[in-house]
Amino acid sequence: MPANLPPQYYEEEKKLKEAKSLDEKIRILERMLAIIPHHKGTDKLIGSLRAKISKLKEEKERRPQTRKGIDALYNVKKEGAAQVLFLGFPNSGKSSIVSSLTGEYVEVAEYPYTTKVLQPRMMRYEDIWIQLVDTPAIGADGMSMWFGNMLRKADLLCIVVSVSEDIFTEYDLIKEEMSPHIEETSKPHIVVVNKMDLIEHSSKYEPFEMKLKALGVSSIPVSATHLMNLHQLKEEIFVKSGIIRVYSKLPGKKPDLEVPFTMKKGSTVLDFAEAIHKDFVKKLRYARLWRRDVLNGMMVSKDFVLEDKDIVELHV
Ligand SMILES: Nc1nc2c(ncn2[C@@H]2O[C@H](COP(=O)(O)OP(=O)(O)OP(=O)(O)O)[C@@H](O)[C@H]2O)c(=O)[nH]1
Ligand SMILES: [Mg+2]
Repeated sequence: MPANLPPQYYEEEKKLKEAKSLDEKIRILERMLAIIPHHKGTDKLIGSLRAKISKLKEEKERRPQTRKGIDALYNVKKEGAAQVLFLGFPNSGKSSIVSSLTGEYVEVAEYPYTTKVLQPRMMRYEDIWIQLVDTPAIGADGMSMWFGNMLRKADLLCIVVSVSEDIFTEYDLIKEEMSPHIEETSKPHIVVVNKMDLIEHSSKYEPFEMKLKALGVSSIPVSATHLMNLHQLKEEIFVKSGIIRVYSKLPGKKPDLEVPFTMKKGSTVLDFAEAIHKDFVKKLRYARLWRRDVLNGMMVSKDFVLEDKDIVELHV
């Protein structure tokens, strides 16, 4: 049976040959699909148009269209007080951990290479937010697009291994992957041993922990699915991310304990003044400081090193 296609169809077909972008091609194909009459003679053609559209749509999902899209996929902008990168082999449970820690949805599946692009999620830690970035597994396509850059950029690395696998070998391989990009000692990291609920494997943890300890690396055993030790992991992430919270106080007023300033560990009173306002750097004369029950409004100099939860009153 002849297809009997209207002339507009052939016009669109011509346009399709010249179309450059995926969006344009999809739009034209959809128009062709709308124009085409439906009867026995056009069944095959309709089927093939539909297949073409869905293939292009899939390609579009995979391929970002703009520079901005590429940036979002391969270079996650830092948000919150710190950026923590989760790394590991397929199925180690990176996504499950990020999801459990943030309470946000992240795709999890029993097959390998589930996570296809970087997935930033925000984790609440007491009164601040920390950004956790879930990543595609080591060995996945396109890894070179983000790996080195994100490794250098992150404030902390969480290396996730599954206790059901050969954790010694996995850990060594991950370190090997990282070594061309960063000095191991230059970047704080935590080794997270996941799936500790699998009791037939869990005895492997102790010798592994000993080995890491000898290397000066801290590890933490968890189970993402059984919510084991996740609170400790959260705490460890905060401590290792190298940030402190500092609260500001105006003379004669109560401190503002609602929203802390987050600063790098080792920051001084002067750094804090700068964080509040650039002008304060020149004008600052001294500060008063409250630290838990220890220091109570003590006068401190500009180069005094701050600690987490310090309350500072600047005098200019
Ligand atoms: N028993 C057990 N299974 C877990 C645990 N965490 C994750 N899993 C399972 O392991 C599989 C992989 O989990 P994912 O979180 O998708 O692992 P992933 O590292 O993100 O995997 P890719 O994205 O493929 O690299 C899923 O079937 C999870 O349900 C855990 O603590 N215990
Ligand atoms: Mg994943």
